[in-house]
Amino acid sequence: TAGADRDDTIIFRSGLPDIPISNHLPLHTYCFENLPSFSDHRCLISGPTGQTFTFAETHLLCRKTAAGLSKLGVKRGDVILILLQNSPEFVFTFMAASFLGAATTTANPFFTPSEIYKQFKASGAKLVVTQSLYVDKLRDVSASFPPIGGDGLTVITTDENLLEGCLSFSTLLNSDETEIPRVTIDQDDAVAMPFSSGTTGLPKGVVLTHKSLVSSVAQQVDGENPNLHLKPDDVVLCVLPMFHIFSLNSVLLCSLRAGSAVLIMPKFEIGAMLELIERHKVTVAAVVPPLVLALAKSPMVGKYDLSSIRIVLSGAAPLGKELEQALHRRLPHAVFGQGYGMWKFGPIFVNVRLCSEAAGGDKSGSCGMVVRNAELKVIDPETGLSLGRNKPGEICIRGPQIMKGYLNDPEATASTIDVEGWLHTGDIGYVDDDDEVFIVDRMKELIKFKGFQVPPAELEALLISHSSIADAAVVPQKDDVAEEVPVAFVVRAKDSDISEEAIKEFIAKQVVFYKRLHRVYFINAIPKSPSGKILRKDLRAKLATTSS
Ligand code: 4UU
Repeated sequence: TAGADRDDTIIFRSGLPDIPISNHLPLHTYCFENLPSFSDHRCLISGPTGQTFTFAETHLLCRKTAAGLSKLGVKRGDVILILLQNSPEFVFTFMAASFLGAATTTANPFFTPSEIYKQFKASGAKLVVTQSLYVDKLRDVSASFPPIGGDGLTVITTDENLLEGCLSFSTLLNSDETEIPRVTIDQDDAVAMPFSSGTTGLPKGVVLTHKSLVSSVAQQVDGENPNLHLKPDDVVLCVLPMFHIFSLNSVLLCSLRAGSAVLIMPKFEIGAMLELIERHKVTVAAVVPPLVLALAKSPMVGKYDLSSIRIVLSGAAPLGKELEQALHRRLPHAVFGQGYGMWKFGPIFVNVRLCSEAAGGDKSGSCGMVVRNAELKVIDPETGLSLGRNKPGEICIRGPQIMKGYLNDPEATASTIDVEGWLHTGDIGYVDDDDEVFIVDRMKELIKFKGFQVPPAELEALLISHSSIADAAVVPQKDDVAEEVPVAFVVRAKDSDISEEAIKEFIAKQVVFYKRLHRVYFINAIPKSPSGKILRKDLRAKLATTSS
């Protein structure tokens, strides 16, 4: 029950008319709704093995996996932790959970044991699907996972190497799909529960429902002139990790709905990627700015035929004009689009001008136009009043795609989604005269390393847990390759002479690679507001003058 907006609220909408969205359907029903018209088309292509699965096969294997998981006791409301590189099994597990009314929480396999454990614990996951390679992380003494097997933790591994106590994914795939129990799924049931940093503080569980994800996919690929026009003969490159929303939502789920094939690569390697693009005639490439950089700069690019690519969609971090143009020179036949999104709602703008069939101009740097069936406003961060065109302010979004809220955290939810139903993004941007949205700054604490989230509060908590550190603050420093890298300002404890190297190592041991500190600057006191909030702006300004 949302409250009413003020009469003078300025609301921006898509130039395209709203479309009917079947968001009463469970996610799997919606994604596979059009399957009969392309059931024998390729759905999943495994890059490393070349194995392909048609839509009919994929649908069947998702159901078999669901039946197998059900036999293991997974039921509506349960949570499954997926700790996998991109693979067909990732898809089967994610969709299987949807069939059962369960939810998945996806984690980065590169996470340290304690990072994985925090997510496991907070999400209440009861089963883990992973690769044998990562099972040791679930046994590490730095985390307190229950023992694997028996009455303990159920761990399913997707590869041949079956470790003691673990179950093989092939048992799931051999289950009888007719044994999926009948479940009533509510559109407000959670289906995905990623962990994401809010505007402040530690990562929290984000509750995405069937309704949120169905709406988000529909806003991209359904209706006339969709923002992201995927077709049944498209081959979509899936090299970005599926444990992240960009790939999960805009690549996987959108392709399933539209009937496009997904070319799955477990990890990024430029040579292998170029070879696969040529071999499978990739038509749509979803990328992040560091990948655009690799494509624009690598001398290997000239050796491959990439002329099949018709759309390049970049997202998750700002893409500069120069970089966009450099890639455009290499891929002159492709149209370029930028997507702006968040875990909390999927993409809210995709560059209609460049991506849709109705394409017109080419305004680089723009993140596109707001998707259909959604509303956008820009507010003055100080007064909260809404702003008109060309005035930068905080971007707020409202629509059926936004998250239900943070898991078990009504306070954090209320500070992100206001009583009128607007989700505050923490990003600063403006809408221009042509309805295109430009993101210019970030007011939230979040740091983005190559599009990956680095929540400063997490690193600050680790830093101050060290007995030689009295206080600390972590801020982003600009970087040519990663866009931003985390650096720390540290106040040494009395009589301590701890070194920069020792601090960097202390952190590196505890976090995934992209959260590692790149520099440590020693300081006498962390600047704080009277209420005790770290004055990050002051530190960022200091960096701009100190850094070499
Ligand atoms: C400037 O990054 C994402 C999701 C990205 C996405 C999803 C579906 C892109 C295209 C798509 O189709 O999610 P998070 O939650 O990891 O990070 C969200 C934050 C934003 O608040 C913003 O600060 O990442 C930043 N961001 C961008 N910034 C995301 N996309 C952009 C962008 N330009 N294009």
